[in-house]
Amino acid sequence: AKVNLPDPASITEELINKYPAKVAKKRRKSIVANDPDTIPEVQANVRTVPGIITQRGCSYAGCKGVVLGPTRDIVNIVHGPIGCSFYAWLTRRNQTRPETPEHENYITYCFSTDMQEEHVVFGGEKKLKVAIQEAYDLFHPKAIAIFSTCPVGLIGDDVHAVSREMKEKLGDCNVFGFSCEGYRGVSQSAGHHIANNGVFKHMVGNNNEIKPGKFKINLLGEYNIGGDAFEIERLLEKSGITLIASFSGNSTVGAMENAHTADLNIVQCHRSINYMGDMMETKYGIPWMKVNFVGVESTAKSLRKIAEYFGDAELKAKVEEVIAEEMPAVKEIIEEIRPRTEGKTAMLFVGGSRAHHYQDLFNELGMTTLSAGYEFAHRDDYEGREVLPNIKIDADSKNIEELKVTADPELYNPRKSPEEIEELKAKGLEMNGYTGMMKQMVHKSLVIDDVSHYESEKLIEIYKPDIFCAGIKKKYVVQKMGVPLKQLHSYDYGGPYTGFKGAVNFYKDIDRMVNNPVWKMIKAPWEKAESESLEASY
Ligand code: CFN
Ligand code: HCA
Repeated sequence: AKVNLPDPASITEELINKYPAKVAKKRRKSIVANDPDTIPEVQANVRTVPGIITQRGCSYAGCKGVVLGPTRDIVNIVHGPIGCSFYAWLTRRNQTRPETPEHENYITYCFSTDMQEEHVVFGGEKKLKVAIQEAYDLFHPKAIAIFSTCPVGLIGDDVHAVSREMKEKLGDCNVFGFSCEGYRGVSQSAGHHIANNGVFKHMVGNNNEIKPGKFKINLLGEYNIGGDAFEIERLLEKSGITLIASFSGNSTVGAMENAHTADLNIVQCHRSINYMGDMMETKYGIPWMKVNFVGVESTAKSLRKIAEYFGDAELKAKVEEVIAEEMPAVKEIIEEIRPRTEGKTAMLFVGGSRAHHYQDLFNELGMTTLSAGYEFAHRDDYEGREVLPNIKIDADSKNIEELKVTADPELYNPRKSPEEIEELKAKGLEMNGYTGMMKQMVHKSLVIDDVSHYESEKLIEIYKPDIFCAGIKKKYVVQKMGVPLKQLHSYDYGGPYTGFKGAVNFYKDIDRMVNNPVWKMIKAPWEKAESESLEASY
């Protein structure tokens, strides 16, 4: 890299020296100097130090917000105090197609039981039944899902029993619950796992209709933030690949129930939904592979991977044709922009997957990532190798093992034999292996898990990056320090950023941000000399 990186060891000391000894000891394990050749261990997926100001969310956020939130035609009812539902009301930027006669669209609604003190004391199950009945009478949805907030688990309301009873009573509506109380696990990551288990158990496999199509896939872990899934769908369709179901951007009940008829699962977000890939592989014999449609090189590689898996000459040719057709428009823009972004620096502290994936786009802009980290990903997402799961903190991690034992041989239909898969791997096809951000990051860059607010302010003071990527909780604090912040959760209302068209959108947005002179002009009036501040007030 052209950028000269300062000594990460002394920076680490600077980041933690203000902490009490116990906190410093714990945080030190989550802050490591990267070496892409000998990747060090990173402490991850452990409890946040209380009071440290994390960006993390809760289990309910991961289940209701992340995995089930983007669905179109499920009535998602939050069982709990109204704030939990209100906070999740359209704050994640999932896009959906408008309602059609076949597919309702409830995404704009905010359904909640509005739990009061009375229900906390005497129980809320009755209130929940009434809410389910009311939703059914009003909308006649295909499915109703119930999400438990913290008090539900504390008072012992049984959302599963209520769901079973109401499903039986209503007859033509699938009702199921999630024990995704916010306090479960250490972050939203536990909620992802709970959501995967519930969707798999209650929906996948319910509809055996065989759809036409030569190359049938499911897209897992694409939640259609800012229309990302629409761009991926455009490319798949253009290549002649049939999308059976999407988990869960713009998804429908019918499609998810039919997902087990696909021939391959491709996984975009490597953190939130690999459990689904494992479960579908175990029960139905559908292999899965990781893809990445963020960045043009990665997009092209992902399309080629799918074609390689199917091994069909016509498909391979078609994919090459699509790439050749899409590339010139990208090349034209990047050639114009890159001289202005080359050599600039970035930091990314986002979620469980994007802090890695978006580095591809920055590389294409000639920008170096100085420091990066996830909010809640696991060690394998950093280190790119198998790390035994920490059973204590993983909500339902026994599930996959149990499934292997109980898998119904009648349902299990391997799309490719183990020998065929081995052959593909021998030819260089990466399937569901371990990726990980660190082998792609430069030597001496700093990798930080669950970065605290204090640490990020320090990082900015020390490194003065040209752009900082995070979420809404950091946005304005960072910008007040004179550094532009790109939200990589909501995209600041921009996007899509996936695929070829998305890359172009991203290049343009980043160019505008890192080359905007306004960031150098930010200084509070009291920080300026008097004469300077008089001048600057015009
Ligand atoms: S859309 Fe995904 S890509 S699902 Fe996950 S790990 Fe969150 S909501 Mo915010 S933007 Fe983020 Fe990832 Fe997967 Fe989103 S990086 S934090 S839980 N995430
Ligand atoms: C969540 C959702 C979130 C929050 C984004 C942010 C999202 O964690 O519950 O902090 O700006 O993408 O909407 O990650």
